[in-house]
Amino acid sequence: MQKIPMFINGEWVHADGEEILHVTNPSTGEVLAQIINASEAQVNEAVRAARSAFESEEWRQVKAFERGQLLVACARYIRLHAEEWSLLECRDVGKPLTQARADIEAAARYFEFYGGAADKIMGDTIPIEDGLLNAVVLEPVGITVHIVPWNYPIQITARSVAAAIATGNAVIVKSAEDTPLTTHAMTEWFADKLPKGIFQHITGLGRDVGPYLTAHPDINHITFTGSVPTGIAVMKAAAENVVPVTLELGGKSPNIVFADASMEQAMEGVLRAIIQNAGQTCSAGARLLIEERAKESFIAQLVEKFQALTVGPGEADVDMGPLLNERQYSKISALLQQAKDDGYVITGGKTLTIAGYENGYYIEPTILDGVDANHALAQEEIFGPVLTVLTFTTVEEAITLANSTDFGLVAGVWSKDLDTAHYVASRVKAGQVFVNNYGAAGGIQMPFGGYKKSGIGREKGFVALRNYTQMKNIAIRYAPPNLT
Ligand code: TXE
Repeated sequence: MQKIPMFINGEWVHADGEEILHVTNPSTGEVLAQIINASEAQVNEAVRAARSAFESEEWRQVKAFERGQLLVACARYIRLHAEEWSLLECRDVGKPLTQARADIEAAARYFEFYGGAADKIMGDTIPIEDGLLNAVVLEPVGITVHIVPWNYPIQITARSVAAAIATGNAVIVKSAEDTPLTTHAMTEWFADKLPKGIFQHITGLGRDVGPYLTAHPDINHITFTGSVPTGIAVMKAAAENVVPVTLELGGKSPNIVFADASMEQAMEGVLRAIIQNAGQTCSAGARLLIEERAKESFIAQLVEKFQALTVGPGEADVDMGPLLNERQYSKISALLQQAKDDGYVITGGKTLTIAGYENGYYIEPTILDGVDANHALAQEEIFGPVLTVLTFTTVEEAITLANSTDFGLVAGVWSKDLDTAHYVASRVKAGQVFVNNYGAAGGIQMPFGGYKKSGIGREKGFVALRNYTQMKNIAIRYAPPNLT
């Protein structure tokens, strides 16, 4: 069994009396690795080392383009080891290998993208008056904390860490207790490439270790992806020290299908949007809003497609893997049992036992129909392969339904009519709207984040670099030189 050390102040920190936690493979239920539940003293030491590294002359002397080259080299390394890292992600999260491979490639793309951006992050000059040069300079914020969830560990680590290093910060990553493997692999690569204290990896339970980090008075930014309640706790802790946060808190995203859409295209989009990573995706298309007159045939075909999906261990590279752990599995299977009792399940709804993988956390891809728009099943994030169907007859009704939850992360609009597509896109309250597609092939370059309780701030794209910089205005008075 792999024993995963932490990486603090340029040293590998192995377990020495601290509590040990087990990491399991969701496909088999077997223990894969063990991690340390970091102590408060270890977290404090990481913050102290980050501060010392950030303020050091050594780090200050690393040029922007050199930081960029390092990140691009990381991308190259990730691609060289893509198959090995895909397997790590597949075993850690349970996701099918093809999806794990896509995550590894996306991580490489983040390093490449932000590596290329590192020496192109420019400030501004502002005209004031003769004799006054006014410059707006972008400086790194300092110590950035990255709290990573378990659904897309490598991608979510890469997207914020690459942007933070590109802008010259000292980063501390806290991987999710269930999925530390690829973050550890990334740490191994960074270990001898950066001054000690610039890249550190902390492990442990979020509820224990998280507050040590988020409430620390000497950090300068927190990037968090996770649930709404934990996001609120993170924000409250940060508020005590007036530390800014970037929060990505999931959603209940709608796919809005009009009767004039290409049904084949829409159906494929709706299906992929909810079964990817077994529905454990912040931007999962968890609600299907379908125009009444198209409903019967659309749903009949969709049910057939759901029933044809293969479910099994990630390494078998089926359509859908297991849920992450016992907790998610018990929560979602109980919720499905209730939905079945209430008569909402039109396909799926049960747990699955896969021969040879009896301890894996498998459930059937599920469609729910007949649910009231205000019901919890249509309002709350389930975080599993469960699609809730709602029906509309007018464009306005579709928009009202789309906007009827507390979330606003992503929306899909499917229509061949230009007016309908543009109008709905303009009225939907979501950070990203996809028309006749869902996800735009990963969208490394596109700002990503939520309206309403889906979060604060934006990740991905050029705009995310602003999370990791602060603005300084320097006004320089000068006078005509006296040359005599
Ligand atoms: O989330 P938490 P959980 C949603 C999804 C899921 C639910 C519960 O609906 O069913 O959350 O999952 C760390 N201070 N999402 O319990 O608690 C923890 O280590 C600082 C949506 O895993 O939000 C973990 O790595 N950090 C989502 C991460 O936060 C803390 C991704 C998320 O944990 C902490 C994951 C604390 N007090 C879950 N407590 C998305 N937006 O994609 C925990 N953590």
